[in-house]
Amino acid sequence: MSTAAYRTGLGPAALDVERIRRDFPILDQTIHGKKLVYLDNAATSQKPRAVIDAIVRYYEHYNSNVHRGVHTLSMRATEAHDEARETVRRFIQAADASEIIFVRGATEAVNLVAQTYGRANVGEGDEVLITAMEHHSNIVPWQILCQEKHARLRVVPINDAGELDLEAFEKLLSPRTRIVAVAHVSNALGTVNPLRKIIQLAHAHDVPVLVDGAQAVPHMAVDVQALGCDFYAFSGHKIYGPTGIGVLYGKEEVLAEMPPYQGGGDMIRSVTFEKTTYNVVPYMFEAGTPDIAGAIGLGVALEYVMGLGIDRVAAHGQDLLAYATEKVGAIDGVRLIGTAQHRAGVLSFVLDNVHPHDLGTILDREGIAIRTGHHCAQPVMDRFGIPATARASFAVYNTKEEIDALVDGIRKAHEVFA
Ligand code: 7TS
Repeated sequence: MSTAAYRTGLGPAALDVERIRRDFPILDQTIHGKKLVYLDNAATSQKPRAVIDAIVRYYEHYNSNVHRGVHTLSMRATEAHDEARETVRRFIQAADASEIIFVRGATEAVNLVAQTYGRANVGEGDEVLITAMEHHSNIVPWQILCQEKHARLRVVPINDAGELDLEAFEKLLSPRTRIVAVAHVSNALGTVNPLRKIIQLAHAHDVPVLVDGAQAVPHMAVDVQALGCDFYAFSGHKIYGPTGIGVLYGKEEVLAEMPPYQGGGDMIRSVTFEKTTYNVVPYMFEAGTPDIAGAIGLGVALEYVMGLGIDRVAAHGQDLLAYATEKVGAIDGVRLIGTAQHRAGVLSFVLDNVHPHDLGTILDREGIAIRTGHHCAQPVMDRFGIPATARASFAVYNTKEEIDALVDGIRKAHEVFA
C-alpha cells in the first residue's frame, strides 16, 4: 500500500489510533513529567492488554507442560500451544503448521539454520552470500559457520541510498554459493529489499534463501508461499508479542533434510545409548520445554494485528514514515541515513554537531524514547562513515503529534549544541 494511495482514499480505512492506544497500558504514563512518546519500536514494541492478559491467564489457569501429560491442564496447554502455531502459519501464509518452528527470536532462527542446514551443506571453499545491510544476527552466525568450514562469506554492497546493488548480487551468485541470507527490511536504514527478485535470482542458481523478517512482519503482509523463500525468521517482541519467542519458517522439503539443532526432550522419538531416532518436524527442532506462555502470547499478538487489518497497519506505518521523513528531513543540520525508494518502519538520521547519544538523552528528558547507536548493524555505519545514528521507529499506536514532539525535541537539541 503506497502512501499516496492511502492519502487519496484509495487505500483501506485508517486505523483508529486513539482506540488502539487504549489497548496498550504502558503508553499511559509520563517520563520526566512529559507524556511518554515511544518511538523505539524497532528495538521492541509495546504489548497490548490482550497479550498481557493471555499470558496471565495461562499462568493463573492452565500452566502445565506440553506434549507430556494426559491430565487436563497439560492438554489445555498443548492445545493452546498448537493453536498459536496455527495462528503463525496463517499470519505468514505457510502451507502447513509443521513448517513453523518456535525459537527464542530471529537471532536463534538464523543460528538454527546456520548450524543445521549450514553445517550440512556448506563445505570448504563454498560461499555464503549476505548483504551489507544485515543486522549482526544475520552476519555472525554465518561467520562462525564459514570459519568452521573454511568457507567464504560474501557481501552484496549497497548504494548511497541504502539500496541493494542487484547487479552485484547477481554477479556474486556463484556455483559455490550455498545459501543467501538477506533482511526483508533493514533495521538501520528502513530499506525494503526486492525479495521476489532476489529469491528468483537465487533459485535460478538452485540456491536457497533465508529471509530475516524481524523488521518486516510488523509493517507489511508477508506470504511465504508467494515469496517462495526457503526460510523466514522473525521475533515476537517486535510485533506486539512477548520477548523470548520467535519463529523460523522453513519449507517442508528443506526442513525434512536438515539434521537436528539442539538435543533433548521432545525432539526425539526413541533414545537408547546406542541410537536415538528423532521426532518429526517441527518438534525435532524444539528440544526441551518451550516458551509456552510466549507462544500463546505471540499467537494473540498476531491475532491482534490481523484484527486491525495488516493492510491498514501497513498504510498507517507508511503515513507516519512519510510524515516523519518530511518533517525531520527539513530540520536544519539533519542528514537522513537511508533514503531508499522503498522503506518501512524506521527513520535513521544524524544531526550536525550533536552526537546521537546526546540527542537521545535530550529527547529522553522530553519523554521521547528513540534508539541511538549502531543498531547492531556496524557494517552499515561503516558504509556511511558514521559511528552511530539516531533512529525513530514506528508502531500502530504512534501519531503525527508524536512526530511533531520529536521534531521539537531535535530542534531543541540542535539549539543546545549550536
Ligand atoms: N534482524 C533484524 C533486522 C533486527 O532488527 C533484529 C533486532 C534482529 C534480527 C534480532 O532480533 P532478536 O529479537 O533476535 O534480538 N533489532 C534490534 C534493533 O534494531 N534494535 O534493537 C534490536
